[in-house]
Amino acid sequence: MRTRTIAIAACILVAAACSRPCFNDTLKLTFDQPARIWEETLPLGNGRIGAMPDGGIWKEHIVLNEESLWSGSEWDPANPEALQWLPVIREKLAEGDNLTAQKLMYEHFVCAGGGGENPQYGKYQTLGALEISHHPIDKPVTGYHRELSLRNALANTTFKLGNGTVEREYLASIPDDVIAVRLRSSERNALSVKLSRPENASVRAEGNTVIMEGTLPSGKEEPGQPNSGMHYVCKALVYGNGHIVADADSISVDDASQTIILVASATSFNHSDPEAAVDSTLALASKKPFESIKSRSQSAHRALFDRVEINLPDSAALYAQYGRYLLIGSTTRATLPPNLQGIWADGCETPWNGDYHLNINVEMNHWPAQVGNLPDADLPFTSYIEGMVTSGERTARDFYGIPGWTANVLANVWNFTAPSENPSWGASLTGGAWAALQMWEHYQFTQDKDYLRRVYPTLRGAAEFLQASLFEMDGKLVTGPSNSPENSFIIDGQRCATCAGPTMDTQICKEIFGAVKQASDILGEDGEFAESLMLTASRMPEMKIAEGGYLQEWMEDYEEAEIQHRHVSHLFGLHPGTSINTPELIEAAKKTLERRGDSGTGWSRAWKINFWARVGDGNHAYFMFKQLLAPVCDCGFHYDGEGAGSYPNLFCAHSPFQIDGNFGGSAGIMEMLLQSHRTSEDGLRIVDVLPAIPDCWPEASFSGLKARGNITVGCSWSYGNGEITLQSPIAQTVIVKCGEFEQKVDLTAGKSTKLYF
Ligand code: FUC
Repeated sequence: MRTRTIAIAACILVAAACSRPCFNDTLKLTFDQPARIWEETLPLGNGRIGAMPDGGIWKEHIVLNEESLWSGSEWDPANPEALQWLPVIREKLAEGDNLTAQKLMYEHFVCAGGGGENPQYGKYQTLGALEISHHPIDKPVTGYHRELSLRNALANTTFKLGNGTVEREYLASIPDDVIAVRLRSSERNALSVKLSRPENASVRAEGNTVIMEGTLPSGKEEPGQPNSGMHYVCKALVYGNGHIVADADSISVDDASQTIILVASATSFNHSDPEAAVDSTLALASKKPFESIKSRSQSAHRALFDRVEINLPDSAALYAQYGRYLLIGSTTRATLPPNLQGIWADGCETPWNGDYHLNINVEMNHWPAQVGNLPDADLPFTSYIEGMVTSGERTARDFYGIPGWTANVLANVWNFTAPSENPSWGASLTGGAWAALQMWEHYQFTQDKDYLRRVYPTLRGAAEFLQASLFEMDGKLVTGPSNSPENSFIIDGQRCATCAGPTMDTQICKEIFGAVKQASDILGEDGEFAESLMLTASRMPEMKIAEGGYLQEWMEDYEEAEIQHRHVSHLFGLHPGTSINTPELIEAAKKTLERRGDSGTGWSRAWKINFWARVGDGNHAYFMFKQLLAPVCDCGFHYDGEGAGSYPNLFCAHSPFQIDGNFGGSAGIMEMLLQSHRTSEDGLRIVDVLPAIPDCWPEASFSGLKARGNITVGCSWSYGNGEITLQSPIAQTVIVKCGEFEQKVDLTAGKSTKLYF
């Protein structure tokens, strides 16, 4: 199995140098023909709006997205029975009767209204498409090329038409908040422009603008009633040197050698008058020459993207930078965090509602932010988590009868935080705390005390809920009812997921209690509560190593229903957590990983890169990276049929496309280059440089990555020797490790320090 996949992965790496698609070291995705499937189109985004041109020669289809376009609406999912059944369910768990506990969960401890299946839960949906039809010309098309430059956030398509040339450029501007397309040809030509959407859209053209608007279902409508949910407006403004005429629902352009299309959109999620917002955006942008829109877009993107350089001998650098590119493109102007598809969904029936899953997925979306020197990229997530608190307090009160706030697994833009419809996966009560830990991560990297002060109440509320939720079992404080996402075990010959104190929950509790304690010390407030958390943590179970040498997923060494399950929840403490930090636990973590295997969904493979990087095995981490690259469709490559890996445009395949694997894989590669989660016995931060590089990277370099403590780190190395550069805005002492090399270093504020090994 392993040999076969290596061969396939190698094929994509070889393909990197020559055939189609081509991932080259100039940080470009290039193709020599138009996209045949959506997963060959090229993603552009400014955080709020996204576009995916397919580079069609006569008919160009550009999928459009707007971050907030959700169907559904808010409802109260409180289940009046839940609270009274909670002690009974816990009693059953304490008696070891998990099957009855689970049965009672299904009967009495699910949200009212059907959770993710309720139309009011809603779905993230594509905004639609910009369709450009070019009048076909009977001349041969040659030299076709399309590419996405990650550095410039610019896509283009070029080809020759007879002896003439055609060039098309596409961008999603951060400063001007528009999708901009420029179509140029050496000969004058005719084309038409329209907007479309599979449902809930009315399209008309006026003057030189196509206007598409509509209202999505809220899920509350009576049969026959018009939709009453999210309203959206999208306009495409068309101008250039041709003759422009509005038809009923499209704009025709005649005799043009240059046409520019600006697309703006807004929804009622953020705007009381979306049309006014769109009009003012278009009015401002269209005053600027296209060259200025393009250069402003590039400068804004490069100000973020160029902070990091990674030079590795193969496509790992491209993959890492693609993750940073996608993160910039789905967060910079955003008010919402990237969902399961970032802001690049195609269609109205998005997989898993295109929502926010809190038991790995949305957190993984943010892993490259801090180490990848994009500290602001998790701010939309910060606001999103803060926005969950009020609803999360209701869930804490209605379902658990306690203070603080919580969110379980499913989350949308309508404040859904309750246990979902299926307790076997949907009642994991640490989702909110896991999300909140990204806030602590943000502080640890940036050292921004104002930020810490801002988020402290949210962190505290998540810890307060968990502390109050614990109950005593076998003399230890445990969470429950819960599960270990999303695995089951065999008990009395049957599959069961419901349990008390799964290893991951205990790890998350201890992690967030520790974070609140440290935050309270730094801010000099709330000391008594923080101390109480430490006492609580000391009464929780320790991790257990099973007889087989692996880490136990549950308090009992149950037989797993799926030994190779995609989630590896009990290694939360290895990554992104930090509690698996002794030689014994790390050894057990390795055994766990070996047992779990090297396969899994896209995001699972990505997580395993991070795991193997944390245990210091660069070769295995690299092997997992190649597993993540495995081509998943027959687009010129052999398809190995497993379904997980990468699409031709390097989107991660769960499958289907799920962006978490892109972000997790990108973070994993950076984790192979730099880690900073450890501290020495005397409390000094350890900066681990090249903690897990594979044998095939003997000579390479990186710069601009971030270590905790707001330290910017670079390194270049060649066959065991090299140079490390560190820069910190404040004076601090750290320990730098790199292989055998170890040095205590006093960093001077603002000055660069060089070390040689
Ligand atoms: C979790 C995972 C699935 C999928 C879904 C969106 O439930 O277990 O694999 O990624 O989220």
